[in-house]
Amino acid sequence: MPRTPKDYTSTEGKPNWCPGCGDFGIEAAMKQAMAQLDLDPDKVMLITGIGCGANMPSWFSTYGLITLHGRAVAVATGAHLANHELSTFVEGGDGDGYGIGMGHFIHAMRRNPNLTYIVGNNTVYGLTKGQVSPTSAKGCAGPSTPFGNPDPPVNPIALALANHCSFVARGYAGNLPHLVNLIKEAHNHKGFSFIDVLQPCVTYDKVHGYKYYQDLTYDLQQSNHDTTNQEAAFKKAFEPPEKYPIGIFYKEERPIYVEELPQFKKGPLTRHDISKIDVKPLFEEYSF
Ligand SMILES: Cc1ncc(C[n+]2csc(CCOP(=O)(O)OP(=O)(O)O)c2C)c(N)n1
Ligand code: SF4
Repeated sequence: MPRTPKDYTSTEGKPNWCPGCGDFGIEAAMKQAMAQLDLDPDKVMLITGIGCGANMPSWFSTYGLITLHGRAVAVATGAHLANHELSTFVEGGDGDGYGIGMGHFIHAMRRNPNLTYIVGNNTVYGLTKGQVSPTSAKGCAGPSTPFGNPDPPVNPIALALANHCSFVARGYAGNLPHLVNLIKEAHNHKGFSFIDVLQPCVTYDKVHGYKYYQDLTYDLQQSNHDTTNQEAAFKKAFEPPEKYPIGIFYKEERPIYVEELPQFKKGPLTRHDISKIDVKPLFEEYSF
């Protein structure tokens, strides 16, 4: 029987997001993509940070872990090293990934672990009630910036392109079929695949709503964009806020993290025979 989104859905409660939140679109797209990829739920791991979107594992029946704010990518890299035979998805908000977690994000892109990283970019800190985030527009007012945000926004796509990310894409939470395909492509890419997802926060951001993105998004793959041309991808990365290209900006094939490390020649750590390893000498060396 073909798998369905229900196969990945927890029986323990329903999402508590505000009605209309873009996180519903991301959740639905992830589950549809997993079903269409025919992934065994027991072979899927979903790791997140802290935030509205980062509550995602609560609504999934796969393996899941809600870590600390900004630490999802670091924990997922460790999990990937322990067992790179699982399909590992990482998810969280723009505050989580481009603020406190920015360092982990950049170093993961350099290392190229086989992870699919989905960022719900709603341009605010939703969970903590709408403060400006790293992707908030300069000048916008919020609870933490009543006189206007003094900082220009991070450009996540340009950031990824400049830091060796081997799969760089943008999706939109209001365009489900497109986002489902993007997540499938990202999962099938060998290496670190990153999708920045335009995600309306209907409660705290009254500018970037569904109508706004509906009018301004267009499909990169319908516009003769060459996904092997990094220079062209950079140009596209700077189109917002006039236009928001969605789709794959850039992808390249290169060895993944475990292929660069000789320790993994024998397969994932979980398959290594540790029965004959004697740790006593180690303890003796360090017990002084
Ligand atoms: C170390 C640490 N600092 C701050 C917080 C408070 N905090 C929780 S979620 C969050 C921001 C959430 O924004 P974002 O990551 O964009 O996700 P969203 O809620 O918008 O989905 C903050 C600052 C925390 N939990 N831990
Ligand atoms: S505060 Fe915003 S991001 Fe959080 S659940 Fe509500 S609409 Fe979604």
